[in-house]
Amino acid sequence: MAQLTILEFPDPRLRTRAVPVQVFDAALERLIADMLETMYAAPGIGLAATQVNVHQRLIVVDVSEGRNEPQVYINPVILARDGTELSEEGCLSVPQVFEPVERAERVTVRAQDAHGEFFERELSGLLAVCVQHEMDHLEGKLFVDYLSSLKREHIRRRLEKERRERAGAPRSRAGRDARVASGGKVI
Ligand code: GNR
Ligand code: NI
Repeated sequence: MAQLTILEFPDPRLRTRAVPVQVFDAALERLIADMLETMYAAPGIGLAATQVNVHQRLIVVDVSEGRNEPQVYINPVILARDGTELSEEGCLSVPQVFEPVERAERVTVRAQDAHGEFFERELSGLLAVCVQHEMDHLEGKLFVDYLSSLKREHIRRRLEKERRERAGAPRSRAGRDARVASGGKVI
């Protein structure tokens, strides 16, 4: 098993629309195992393949207390929705941001399991919210898309700044050192 890297907003790869899974083989089983490991380590209650830069229609979720009830939905489709509810959402691809989003309260989902077998399930509560959130990822959609553009831009700027300060600081220091070494000439 291996932990996979989770893409973060505003990475343009998160905007990719995933294609259906067509081959149910050992490689798919390995991807599912790796996605579950990545989700549990994060920790998160769901993960879409899009977030680990695999653009196929596959999501994993676990909303159980014990973190021991993994669910896999391949090529999921919402057959019916009922009611609406507002709940706080977060996303592993948009770290530290929590905002209310309106979703259907109950959904009926049809999907395939790791062996390609079709199943239907009626979902409610956190599981319904999570599966809708994950299915958005497969369309290249993020929960921040439901917020005002002002709020989204604010979040984007903050996350870009944090990323620069985390990964970019040593590089800009190296750049400054190089400029000093070259007597200030641009090299
Ligand atoms: O871990 C997660 N928590 C969460 C909380 C409320 C609504 C949706 C989610 S999904 C999120 C993990 C994630 O980013 N999945 O795509
Ligand atoms: Ni997410």
